[in-house]
This record gives sequence, structure tokens and C-alpha cells, in this order.
Amino acid sequence: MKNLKLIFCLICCAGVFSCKNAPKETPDTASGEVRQPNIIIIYMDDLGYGDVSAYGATEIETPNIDHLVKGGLKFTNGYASSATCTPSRYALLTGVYPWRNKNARILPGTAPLLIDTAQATIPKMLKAEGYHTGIVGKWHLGLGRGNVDWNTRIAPGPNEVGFDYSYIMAATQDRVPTVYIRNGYVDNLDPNDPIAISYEHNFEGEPTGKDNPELLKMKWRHGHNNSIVNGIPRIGFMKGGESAKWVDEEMAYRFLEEAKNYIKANKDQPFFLYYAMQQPHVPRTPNPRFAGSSGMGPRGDVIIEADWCVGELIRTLKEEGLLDNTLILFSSDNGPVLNDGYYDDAVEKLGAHKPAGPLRGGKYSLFEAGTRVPFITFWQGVIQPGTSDALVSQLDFFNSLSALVGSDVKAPDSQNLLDVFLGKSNDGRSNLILEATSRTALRQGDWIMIPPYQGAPRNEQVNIETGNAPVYQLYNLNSDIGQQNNLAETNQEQLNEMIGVFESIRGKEYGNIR
Ligand code: NG6
Ligand code: CA
Repeated sequence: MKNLKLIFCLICCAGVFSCKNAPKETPDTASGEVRQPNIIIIYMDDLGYGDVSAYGATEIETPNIDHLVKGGLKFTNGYASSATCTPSRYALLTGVYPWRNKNARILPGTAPLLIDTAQATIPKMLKAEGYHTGIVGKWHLGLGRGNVDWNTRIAPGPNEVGFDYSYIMAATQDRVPTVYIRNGYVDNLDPNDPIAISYEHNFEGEPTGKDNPELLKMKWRHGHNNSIVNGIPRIGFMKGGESAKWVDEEMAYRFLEEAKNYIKANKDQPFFLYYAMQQPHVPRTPNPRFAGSSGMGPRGDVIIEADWCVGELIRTLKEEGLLDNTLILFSSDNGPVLNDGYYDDAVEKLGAHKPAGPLRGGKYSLFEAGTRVPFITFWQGVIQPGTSDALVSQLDFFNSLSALVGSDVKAPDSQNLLDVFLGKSNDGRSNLILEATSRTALRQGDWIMIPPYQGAPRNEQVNIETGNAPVYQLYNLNSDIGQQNNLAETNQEQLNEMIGVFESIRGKEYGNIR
């Protein structure tokens, strides 16, 4: 019966009926051939709105991501929920605004699991509809319940919130533990060389980036001066686990290989793959094959490397005969940053490239470049290629995918925009709360309202404008995408309306300085 429901849903989604009205149970149509579409989320780390040639980059070529754009839908108003990683990933998987969870902020590698194991998640919802579910890549949503023993099964983690299969890095490439974890177990761990991790203190005799600059092949600029792994200084201290440590320059291949294997192993059943790539987050460590390929230094090189990985993934789907039956959602967890803690020529070799495109700000910022990111939907033969300016958020993946597969499970802050994602409607969200380092703003229609916030207007470490100002900011993004003209004073009516909407969603206690 499940198959039949999905056949019906597929017909719906091809435009015959509205999926929203799809009955939970539908009569047997005897065909039984069409099956649930596979779903792949390709999620980049810190890829900016302007980092993709199909989004206007002229100094870097991303032919494979462009292929998704050319054959799919390019969203120009697609948002991550937050300008940093953990909150965006939390929102993506749960359909809950990250500011509802006070712990949804950049997590250390030792943080406990952020998602409640009783909470609804996309993989759980899909699993209940017959999907096999897998994650390959960056997790950064915490593991265990505190005081994790990295030498036994690490739980709860991805497998406890809905993933049948997981092959992850715990936090970020610049944070310990620098090991891969498969279904809760550190891969290639030698039990005679157990792992110990601390974010408070070093382990006796272990070199650090701060004290042993002679051991470094990459120099730290701010933060990142604790344990050294592969000549790269990290955030946090680690001892042991030598045989399990990743080789940074091989990471892209490792994750790609895992993603391909996952697809091949699960091709005979509907699957959901969350392919969370590590590029172009720091430390930027292109495989030698890609080193120097962009002429822009390691940041450009790893974007080209990531683009190649996307191409390989598409090729695998094609070879396995799955491309016509796979919905691909492509996006990034937050906007771009150049200096994020290492000297790696990202600024020096940037040339004319504009990682944020025409947008103001970047990672960590409440201005547009913090959260407006490349956002593409691709489903060969189902989605008609085009561009959509509908307002959409990664939050909306949950309810849209739920509608796609005919599930009753919904997430509170997610909207069913399936028709928008499939290009059958341009009717996106009417509004969206955006978050950046615990501050929030309201996007509504063409407008963005940023309430007054204390704090520096520029984050000097990363050289990015924060969005903080002592006054309300109101911009019309249709006529002023670069947020240069604050209309708060001249358009009081619009401002007041937006403050009202903002406070009705956020409440009055949202940390502003009025
Ligand atoms: C910051 C790190 C930055 C990066 C970020 C997380 C310092 C000084 N900066 O604290 O390098 O790791 O956290 O990035 O340590 S994110 O994309 O995972 O949110
Ligand atoms: Ca990120």
C-alpha cells in the first residue's frame, strides 16, 4: 500500500493533482513500478551566495553545481536559518527555528547531542515512510550526553535521531576529535591507543599550536592554537587515536567515497542521503589534485574540489540509473568568510572574486550574506529548469518532504513549499526570522528589519560587518540588495508593521537594546 501511496504522490507531483490534498491511503493502481523518489541534501559549509558561477561568480568555475542550476531551480531568495553552522543544521533537520533552542550555537566537539531523541527529524519522518536514511559528512550537532568516551560506542548521535547509517566528523574540520565516526564508533581506532579529548586543558607532553609553531604547516591567525594534527593546529585538545586520525587532504575523497557507496548499497530501496560536505570551511586543505586549481589559494581550490565531488555524485546517480528518481536539494549552512582563523591566502589571493556576490556581510552577520545562500532544487524530468525568487528557507525542507512522501509528521516552523521547490508555484513564505550569533531579524516580502543590537558593527577578527546598530534598520531588498539605504526613519509605517510581526513571533524578549 505504501508504494501505491507514493505512486499517487508522484503523479501529484508531476502536476496532475495537488500533493497537499493527497489522501493518506490510495487505491491500488496495479502498476507498482514507480517508487518513492530518493532524496539527497547536499549541504556545503560556509559557501557564499557569490561563490557559484551560476550565482554570478566570474572568477571561479563551478560547472557541476551549475549543472544542477541549469537543469533545476535556482532560488535567489533561499536562506539558511542561521549565519553559523550548528543552528542552521539543527533547523534543517528538525524544522524548528534555532533560536527556540538556547543551546543551538556553535558547539565544541565535546558538546552533548543537541537534538532531543524524541524530537521529529527529517530522517525519522522519512524512515517511517519506508526510506533508508544516511548521513555522510559534517555533523556538528553534538554527541552523547556529556563526558563522551570516544573509545566505546558514542551515543546518542545521528543513529538515534533517525539515521540508519552515519559516517561523520563530530564537529568541524578545525575541531577535535579529528577522526571519522561510523555508526557511533571511531573508525580505525586502535584500542591500545585510546582517545582523550578536552576543550579545557591540554594533555601532558602534547604539543600545541601556541607553543610549537615549528611543527605547523598551516599557521593560526586567531583561535586554533590547541592540539596539532597533521601539522594543522586545532580548536581543542586531543591525545591518542593516532591510527584513526583523518588526513585532511583526503577528506573530500573519503566522504565522496562513502556517499557513493551509500547510494550503491541502497539503490534498491528509497533512500535519503544527507551529504554534508566540509568545504570551504577552515582549514582549507584541497587534495593535491586540486591544489592551485583556482589561482585563488586554498579557499578557491576547495570550492573547485567540492564542485567536482558534486559532479561525481551526479555521475554515480546517473550510472546507477537513479537520476530520474532522485530529488536533490543543494544549499549551504551559512555565508562566506575569508579569514576564519588561519593564514591561508584567502584574502591575499581573492582578486576580483566576491564570495558574497552583491550581498552585504558574511558568515556571523545579520546582514544578507550571513544567511542568503545558494539554494537549488533538482529533479531530472520533474522540475522544469528555471529561476525562482520565492522566499524559501531550509526550514521548509521538513514539511515539503513530508508532503512529498505523504507523511503526517510536520515540524512547527517548517512550511510545506513542495510546489515551490518543484517549480509549480512561486508562492513562498510571507516572512522568515533570520538568526546570526543569537540575534534575529525579520524578512518579510521584499523587506528586512533588523532591530537595534548592542555590540560592535564589525567583527574585527573575521573582518565582517555584524549587522549591529544602535537603531532599527529597514532595507528594501528589491531595490537595495546591498543594504545601503536604511529606510527605518523614512518608512515608519513599514517599520512598525514589521516590528509588530517580529515581536509576535519572537516575543518582546529577544535581546535587543530598546
Ligand atoms: C568559530 C571559529 C571558526 C569556525 C566557527 C564555526 C575561532 C576563533 N573561530 O569559533 O574558525 O570554526 O567557530 O564555524 O575559533 S561553523 O561554520 O561551524 O559555524
Ligand atoms: Ca558553516
